[in-house]
Amino acid sequence: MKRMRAVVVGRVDPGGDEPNLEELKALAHAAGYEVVGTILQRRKEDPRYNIGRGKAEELRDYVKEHGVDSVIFFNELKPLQVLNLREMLGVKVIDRFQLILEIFAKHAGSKEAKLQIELARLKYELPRVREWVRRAKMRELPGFLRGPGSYQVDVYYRAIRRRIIKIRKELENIRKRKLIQRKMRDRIGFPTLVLTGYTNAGKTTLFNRLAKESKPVSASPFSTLATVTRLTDIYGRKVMVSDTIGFIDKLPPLLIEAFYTTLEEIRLADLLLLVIDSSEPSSEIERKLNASSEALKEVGVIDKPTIAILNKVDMLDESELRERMALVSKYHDVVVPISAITGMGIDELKKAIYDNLPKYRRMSLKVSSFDDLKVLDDVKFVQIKSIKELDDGLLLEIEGPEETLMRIQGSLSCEWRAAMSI
Ligand SMILES: Nc1nc2c(ncn2[C@@H]2O[C@H](COP(=O)(O)OP(=O)(O)OP(=O)(O)O)[C@@H](O)[C@H]2O)c(=O)[nH]1
Ligand SMILES: [Mg+2]
Repeated sequence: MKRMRAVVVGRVDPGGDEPNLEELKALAHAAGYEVVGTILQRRKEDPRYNIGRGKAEELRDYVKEHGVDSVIFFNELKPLQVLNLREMLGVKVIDRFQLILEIFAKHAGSKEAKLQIELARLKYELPRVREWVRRAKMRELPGFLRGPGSYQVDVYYRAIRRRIIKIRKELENIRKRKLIQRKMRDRIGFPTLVLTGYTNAGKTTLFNRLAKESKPVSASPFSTLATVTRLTDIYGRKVMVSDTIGFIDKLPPLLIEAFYTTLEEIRLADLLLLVIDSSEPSSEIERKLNASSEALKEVGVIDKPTIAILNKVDMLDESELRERMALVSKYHDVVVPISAITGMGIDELKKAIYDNLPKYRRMSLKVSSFDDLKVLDDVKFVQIKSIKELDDGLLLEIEGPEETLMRIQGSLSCEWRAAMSI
């Protein structure tokens, strides 16, 4: 397949942090572009073109000379800027948000992911169409958009709004179904582990190893969009393990809304497995660690028990490994080096997981009737191991986290026998 030829453009406010054009290039590559040029400008935002007019003219000449067919901005473009840039450059103009969405669209397998992408795209388009409507009414659209009258643009605008409402409803239904499934899982009572971290860190590779699965992995970012959950076994303890969508620096808010707020798995997890690509330079590791913790905060996860997993250590020598361990230990108490590909360190990781799972105990509980069992309906992780009928009631053997068992015991006026550790 022939790749589209693209130029990536970044603008930075005077005194601001440089935009990460290397990562933007990698994203462009993943979306199917060949990046033939890079432009970086330091100046404050020009309301018409984002970059300065002079720079935009330079870009126009470059586009003509080098047969470029797409221009990709790091900065978020305002509706008017897109219109002006398209008119001046005469080629496709997108920003980082649209680029990420193009990658998502390539990888979207499930109906939910497809709907989420459509929702994000329509919500992105809405203010832009509003701008068209306003300008069509004032008859000042740039040449190529002058065709449709304000009436057609109005119709289009209303159609988008209707579609957004419809997608929201469909997503709501899908999520309700998922919630029911999750509740059933909770009732079964296994602790949950969630793999999280920056995109491309190796989450799915590790998931496949832990869950004996074969989900697709790739060197391209955002291979995984939808959460996958499997039951597995860690030294005899049954656990649910989930693989999730990866994070990226400066996640566009519209994407957070469409994709990441649905990450209940992370919020409800008993233990997070934060996967880190240790083969990168320390500065990158640190940047991605910060981006991941920002993203976790965005989705409402703070202070959750976490194991930091230093993945891809097969690519490091001993001194590099020591340095990476020291770096990540500054951020996390439990750090385990592994290679998800070769299997190195997996046993140590399993031990760390086992040690950090909620502690379980078993106890015998005597209740006078089946009605008393209702207290067990809403508690998480408690399993009934056996029920014995007695003359004056039921004798249960239950297993679960110590705190929960104590709570049950307190809420029931029942006899209980010694709780024992397992
Ligand atoms: N050398 C090396 N490469 C690895 C290791 N684990 C994963 N990779 C590679 O890293 C790339 C990304 O792996 P994935 O498992 O798809 O990563 P991910 O975190 O699930 O990525 P997304 O779902 O795209 O966010 C692939 O090319 C893997 O082959 C490892 O231990 N060593
Ligand atoms: Mg993945």
